Amino acid sequence: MKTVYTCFTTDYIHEGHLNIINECKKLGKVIVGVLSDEAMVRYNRMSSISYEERMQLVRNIEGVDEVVVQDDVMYDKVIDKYHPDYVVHGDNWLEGPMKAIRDNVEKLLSVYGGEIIDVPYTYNENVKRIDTRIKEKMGMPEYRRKRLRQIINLRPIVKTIEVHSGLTGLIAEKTIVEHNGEIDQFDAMWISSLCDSTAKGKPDIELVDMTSRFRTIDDVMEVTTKPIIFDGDTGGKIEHFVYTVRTLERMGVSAVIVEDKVGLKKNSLFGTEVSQTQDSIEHFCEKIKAAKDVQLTDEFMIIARIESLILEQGMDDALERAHAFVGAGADGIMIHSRKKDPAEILEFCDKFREKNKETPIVVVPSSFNSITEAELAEHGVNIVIYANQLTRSAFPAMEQTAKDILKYHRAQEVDDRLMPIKEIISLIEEL
Ligand code: SPV
Ligand code: MG
Repeated sequence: MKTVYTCFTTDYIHEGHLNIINECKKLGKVIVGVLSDEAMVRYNRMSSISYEERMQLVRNIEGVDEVVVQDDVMYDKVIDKYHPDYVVHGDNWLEGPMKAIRDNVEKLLSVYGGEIIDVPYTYNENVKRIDTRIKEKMGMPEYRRKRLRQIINLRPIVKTIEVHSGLTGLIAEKTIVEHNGEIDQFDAMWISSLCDSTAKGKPDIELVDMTSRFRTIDDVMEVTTKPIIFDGDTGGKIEHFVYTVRTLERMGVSAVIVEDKVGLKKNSLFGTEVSQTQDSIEHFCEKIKAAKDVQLTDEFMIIARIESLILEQGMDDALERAHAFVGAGADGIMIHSRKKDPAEILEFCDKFREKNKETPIVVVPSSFNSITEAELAEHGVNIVIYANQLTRSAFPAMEQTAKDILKYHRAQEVDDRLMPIKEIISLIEEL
């Protein structure tokens, strides 16, 4: 009897899956691998049901002989363990980023003469509707809100990219790369005050009001499912901040980062070149406590941002604040620096971790951009935010195009650097 292996990543069985099982049955004993939560996250495929429920779902399919765990998108471990004669998969993995997985399987099977069977993907209206529904459901507040905490537990480091519109949201949601045999994508989105303000042509001084910032969140939420971390600036008055927290939580935002400054806020990357006032430990602790008090779910996170290194108040001050803010209820700490050298950030993380092993640490490596995600994770960092790179790459590209159209009195010269018309009109899928 030959052994046949296939892997399922779904929380709903439709005719496409049944077709795969039927094809498997014709070939021999059917083993189905169910992808673990950790592996699903890499696919941006968080499930709305538990791992056990997904296993049970597959066990109930007629013709399935054995259900096993697949804890990586790549097949090395399962092929090593089960040595299948055939690996069956929909032919949608013949191109795009999923091809990296097919290549991985092909290489593993070639060692002992196993074979891949590419089954034509069932893509009728019903299957398409179910696939889209499953995906879009993850954008509902009750799924999206808790997802940041889930990913912190599942991934070595949560990779977060700045978004400020539906379009940048789509980039965060859909960009996926295959590199060195690995598939990668962003885990979460950052609604930056700097980039949200810049997109509106306004300075980053808490001038863009909360109604407008919520509008940005809603634009992003309309077209994405990934969790959102909101840049709450100073949070303003405590009496106002509690309302902001309630709204964010209700919308399905996962976390707000609030910084320990008072008065007219200026962007941190100005450092001490402009006058900025740090809040007292006592008052900021009150702000955190008040915010934690009004929260209605256990999922939403209040992350305290420490500006001591930015304002040159020293490492001891930063650490004292971090422990005090956690004591007041903060669910995470963001430590910021505008130095090119990551040394002070790493020193902070190491010292903080000596006393506190659990509380998530967030960093924003805009200035200290030579450090890799793996190095940050080694020092106990849980969330990395690429806070402004999309905006900073788009602006010079747009400016250059504008200049060249003025220079040549026509648009032909800029055409080869533009997205083709056909692509832009089909970039956004219709419902
Ligand atoms: C933002 O992106 O708005 C931030 C990070 O707050 S920074 O600009 O580095 O202060
Ligand atoms: Mg900001």
